[in-house]
Amino acid sequence: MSPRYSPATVVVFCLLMAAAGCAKREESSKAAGNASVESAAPAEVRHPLKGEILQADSARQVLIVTHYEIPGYMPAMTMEFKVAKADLANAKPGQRIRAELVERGEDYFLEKIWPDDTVTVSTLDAAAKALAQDTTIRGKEAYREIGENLPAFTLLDQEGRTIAANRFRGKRVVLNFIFTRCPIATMCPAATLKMSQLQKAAREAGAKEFELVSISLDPEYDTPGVLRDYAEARGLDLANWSFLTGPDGAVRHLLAQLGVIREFEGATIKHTLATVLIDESGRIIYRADGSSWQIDEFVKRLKKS
Ligand SMILES: [Cu+2]
Repeated sequence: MSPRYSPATVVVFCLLMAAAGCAKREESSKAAGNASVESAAPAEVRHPLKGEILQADSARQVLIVTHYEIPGYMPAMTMEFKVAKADLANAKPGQRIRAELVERGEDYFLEKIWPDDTVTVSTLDAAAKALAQDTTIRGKEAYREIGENLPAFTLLDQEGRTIAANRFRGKRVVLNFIFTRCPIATMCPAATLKMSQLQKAAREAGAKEFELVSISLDPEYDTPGVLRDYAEARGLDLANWSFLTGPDGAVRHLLAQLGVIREFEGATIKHTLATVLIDESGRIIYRADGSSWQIDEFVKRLKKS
């Protein structure tokens, strides 16, 4: 006869096992000097992925992607991935992408999604290279004074569209640098809030043809989708406001030429703030350093357009 346990016995047995498990876990974390707190979240594995979007299924919030082989992990195949709302909104069937496949427990999802078609990649790279060369040629004069032109750049906006600096010709532009993970309330979050106040104030003052441009200081993390999420979560009006990102090399040289300092410090970024006004011909006509700039100073200069 095989041993039989009554349901009650089984329950008690399980509780004892759980208690033993707890005690053990406590001991081992004590042994480790409580350095690590055990979390219930399953381990996360990330793999770089390249592929093509077949379809965006907004009802189920998944992207169906045909991807290349992920060496040592997964053969080439078509499968669906959960993605952030903004990435789903940005998705275009037929678009080549690169991304990170994140495996967490039973879940597969894509993060860090970037357009990866040849035209976009080569356009961004060529512009970044030209910008780097320009900084080198300018040498000590890399910093652009008031009266000089905004350097040429090509980046991606929050919808993954390629945007060249000359797209803003004919309009006055207020440009700054921010990053979405900025933890300091008085820095990027305040700068974004102030830009939205400026947008409203300038419109109310009758300024029509102007654009706002916020370039990410943290393009590794701030993909077009992340920027779109950032803007939408804050209810920002993107009618004449672009959030731009792209190759870090391009951002680095823009920062140098526009006099903004960025230093990576552990998981975060230490940086200065500048808000720059560009006229219809692409000339820098005014700038305010730091966070205490006056909205009125910009409004009166935007009204002249
Ligand atoms: Cu910041």
